[in-house]
Amino acid sequence: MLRYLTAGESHGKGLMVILEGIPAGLSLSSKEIDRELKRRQVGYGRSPRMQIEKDEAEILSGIRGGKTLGSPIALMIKNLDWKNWQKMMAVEDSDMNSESIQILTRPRPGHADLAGVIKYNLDDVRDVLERASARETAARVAVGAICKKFLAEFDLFIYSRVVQIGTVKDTPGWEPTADNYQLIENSPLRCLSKAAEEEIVALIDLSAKEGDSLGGVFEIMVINLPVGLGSYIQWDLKLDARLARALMSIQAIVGVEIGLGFAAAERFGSQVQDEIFYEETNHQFYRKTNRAGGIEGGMSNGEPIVLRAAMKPISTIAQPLKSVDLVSKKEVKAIKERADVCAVPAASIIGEAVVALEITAAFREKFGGDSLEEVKKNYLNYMDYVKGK
Ligand code: EPS
Repeated sequence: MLRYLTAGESHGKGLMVILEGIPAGLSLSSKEIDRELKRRQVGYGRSPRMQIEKDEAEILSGIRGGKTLGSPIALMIKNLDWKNWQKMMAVEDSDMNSESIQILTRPRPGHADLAGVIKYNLDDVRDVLERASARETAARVAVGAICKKFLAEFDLFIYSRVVQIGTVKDTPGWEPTADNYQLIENSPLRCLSKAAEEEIVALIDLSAKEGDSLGGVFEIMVINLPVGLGSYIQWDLKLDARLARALMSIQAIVGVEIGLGFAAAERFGSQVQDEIFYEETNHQFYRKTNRAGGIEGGMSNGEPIVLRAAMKPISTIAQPLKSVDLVSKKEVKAIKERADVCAVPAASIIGEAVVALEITAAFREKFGGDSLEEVKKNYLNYMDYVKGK
């Protein structure tokens, strides 16, 4: 029911995205999308490109008078840097300035460069890196913002924070209170602790000085999700699998954990499962722990969903690694492109967006409906049924 498709190259005219499956009647303005786009652009350690761009979504379809129509929503985000790349990225052959084009033939280890040129039979690594670039994630953040707006209609919220950069870890465990979240939003590294933030800033500065890059871990929390989204009945319906796939699809993500994650493998079963209790007054099942991270049997269990994703250091580095020239087949140093030293804070915002898209997809499957009103009726009906259990 919910699907989306992005298009666009990093230094082309812009990014485009079509989102289908949002019901009619949801209030939406481009400002709400732009707010999320801005959150993706900030953060300590980002590249100078972020000073050129001012990501804003132009809504091309699907919205009239500030409300969704139920039809596909098409958005465009202009690349302001395109004006500097018109000759290099021209669509028409006649508009290209072939003399000034430097063909890139030294693939970066860790990027899509080498496998991309072989797979698509291309001569210029630029033909690969332009689309493989994490610039594409701006389009996903834009449609994720629409999903977040939809989910907020059901008091469903998605939060993120950075828990580790390099070897430096922020305070483990946290409550997503308004005060805590303000601290995270105000931190250039999306950290809770000032001490960790200072240590990370120093580490990023060192990495920049040495022409290197850094990765890290971010955490996503989904609050107020009803029990029963996703399903155990078929492999591709399992909510944990869908969320892991969504997070793994973000450029440079190398691992995803749910709840205790890998730590669960070290414990006895009695120390991993969350015991079930019943509260008589509110007629509610509840847990005293949430080691499962809100998902059991591929379904949400009503507890907060807790996910963590590990990002490897960005593969473009100022002190390039060894590579092989595609033409001469001789040992060379890999190409250097402008890049972030560390983009983990930005990745956490992208994580929120892809999780919002996946949760919205599961929500739309469960509750159906073509208008927001109809979805709400179906949702309330189900919640009444759950309360009666
Ligand atoms: C990015 C824009 C890109 C990169 C980065 C993400 O811009 P440019 O290539 O012009 O500097 O900064 O992409 C990568 C790190 C990568 O390896 O592709 C953005 O908008 O997020």
